[in-house]
Amino acid sequence: LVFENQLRKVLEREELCLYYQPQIELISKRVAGLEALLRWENTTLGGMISPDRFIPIAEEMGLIVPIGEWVLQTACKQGKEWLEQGLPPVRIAVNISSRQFQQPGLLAKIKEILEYTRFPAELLEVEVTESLFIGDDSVRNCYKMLKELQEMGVKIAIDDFGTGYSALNYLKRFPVNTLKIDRSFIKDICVDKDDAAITTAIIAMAHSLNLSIIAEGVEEVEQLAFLHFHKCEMAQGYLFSPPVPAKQIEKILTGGS
Ligand code: G
Ligand code: G
Ligand code: MN
Ligand code: NA
Repeated sequence: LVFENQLRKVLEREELCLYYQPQIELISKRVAGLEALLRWENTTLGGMISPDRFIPIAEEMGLIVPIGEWVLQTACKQGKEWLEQGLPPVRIAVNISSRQFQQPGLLAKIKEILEYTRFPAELLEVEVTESLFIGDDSVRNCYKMLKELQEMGVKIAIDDFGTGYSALNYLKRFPVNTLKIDRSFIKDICVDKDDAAITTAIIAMAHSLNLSIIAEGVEEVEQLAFLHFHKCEMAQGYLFSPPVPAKQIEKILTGGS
């Protein structure tokens, strides 16, 4: 229970921080967006703990709600600061777990954070997973929340696209702006013809549905060439940059690297 006890104190001890990973527009090579990714530094537990390890537990404990609010608040505040420094405007994508959408207060909270930080809604993107679109009652509720978010100008991205179990008809019915092709498809894109076929099909579908498309986990120039050839719009991955602290993003946005 050491882990849970440490996690419970994560906010009051201010042990969380956000890293940001650039999302590159392939045609212009410019940074079009940044994905905010949580990091937890805790000495008792021996250093940096991956969100893969603590987010599922935070979800079970209900802590994902206050942690998620901290993430939204911190990302919007940071984004506003970058704008005030005169850096070129970039979208900031924030991961929101399905558990947060079960909270009726999520929408009011996002509105409050946008008003308080004065970060433009148009520059905020929420990343949700396909699991949000499974189930009956919850789906009805989520539809209204996503619709309202979109009406405010907030963008909606489907994270890990292609790995969920939901039907594709939600793409027609739900307000969605962007698909993020899961990195498991990108990994062997140049050697596995099934992965190549799935990826090109997702790109073609995104185009015909008028959705933006981002390939995740791009590590090699060969993968980038494949994606560029098949007219994928954006890419994100170690080839361009790993997730980095905010200070490093300033250098990247001012044209350094
Ligand atoms: O940054 P990294 O690749 O280690 O992230 C691992 C996982 O944790 C990813 O699936 C990512 O979506 C998730 N994650 C990172 N930051 C957040 C966050 O702020 N909120 C939620 N809900 N998930 C996050
Ligand atoms: O689930 P989500 O897509 O939000 O997770 C993003 C995660 O992917 C982050 O933990 C990030 O550190 C990781 N990541 C980002 N770029 C790469 C990459 O090029 N290769 C691999 N293996 N992981 C990556
Ligand atoms: Mn994500
Ligand atoms: Na992903």
